[in-house]
Amino acid sequence: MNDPQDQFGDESRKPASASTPFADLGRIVVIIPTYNESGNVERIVGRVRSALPEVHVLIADDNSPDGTGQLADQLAAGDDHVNVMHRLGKEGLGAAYLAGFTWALEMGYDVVIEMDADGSHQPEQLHFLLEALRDADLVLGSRWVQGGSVVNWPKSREFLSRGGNWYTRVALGMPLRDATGGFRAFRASTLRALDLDGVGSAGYIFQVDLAYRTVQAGLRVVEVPIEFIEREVGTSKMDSSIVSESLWLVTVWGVRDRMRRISRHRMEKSKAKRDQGW
Ligand SMILES: Nc1nc2c(ncn2[C@@H]2O[C@H](COP(=O)(O)OP(=O)(O)O)[C@@H](O)[C@H]2O)c(=O)[nH]1
Ligand SMILES: [Mg+2]
Repeated sequence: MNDPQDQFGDESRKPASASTPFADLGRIVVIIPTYNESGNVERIVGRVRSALPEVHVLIADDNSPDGTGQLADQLAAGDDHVNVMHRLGKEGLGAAYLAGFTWALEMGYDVVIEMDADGSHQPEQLHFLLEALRDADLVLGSRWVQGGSVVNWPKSREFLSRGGNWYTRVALGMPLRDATGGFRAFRASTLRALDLDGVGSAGYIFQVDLAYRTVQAGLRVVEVPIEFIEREVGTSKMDSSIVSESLWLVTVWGVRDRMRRISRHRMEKSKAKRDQGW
């Protein structure tokens, strides 16, 4: 990719016109990470562009062997709202997003959206996220709040996702029902407020880590129901090692943060005793 400052012509640097429904939120970019999504990339970009013509798209491709990056270049050549980041090789979803976030912040976007390429997240539901972002710092598209749903998932996968989210909620003491999902909208100010160094890079833990950091920073996190549709084209890049890494790290963080709270509580108690002259 060229110098980020050269990516947009003057036209796309202008704020969205006041007549667009989300002009008040500022400039919006949807980041779509891709690895071997040649059967999906064109369709998903087209759907985003039709659903919300004012938003920009960044495809963050990890040098997919199936030519997704070249297809993305063709899309970008014909549309000044579409950009492509070519990365050297497969480094995981989180690393691709972090590079995309850095780019988006440098480019001065006000809202940064995460969305999968495979159609599981519906561009036609993006407006739910954006509407909620008016009163939030981070909005999570949620399968597991009332009104949320999944389509074409076997019971076993639903059980794993619900169970993983239940465990995450309890272990971290975080009141979110779908912390592993990847359809979300951040204010740029939220990303700037988080220390993104050391965020986990494999799929699910990356999402949990970001949500947890946002909650811990005292920012407003809101969940809105979405309908998640299992992909029809291509294959999932997540596997059981990514699930077990996530569960392990959630356990480590949960224990670490409880121990910190206990030792803080003890210190406060002994200070109170000293102050009372005991
Ligand atoms: N750039 C990049 N994208 C990835 C990587 N792994 C997954 N993705 C993309 O992340 C999104 C979600 O991945 P997917 O395999 O559908 O995960 P699942 O929905 O949890 O089964 C898709 O758009 C993938 O192409 C990666 O290592 N690098
Ligand atoms: Mg998927």
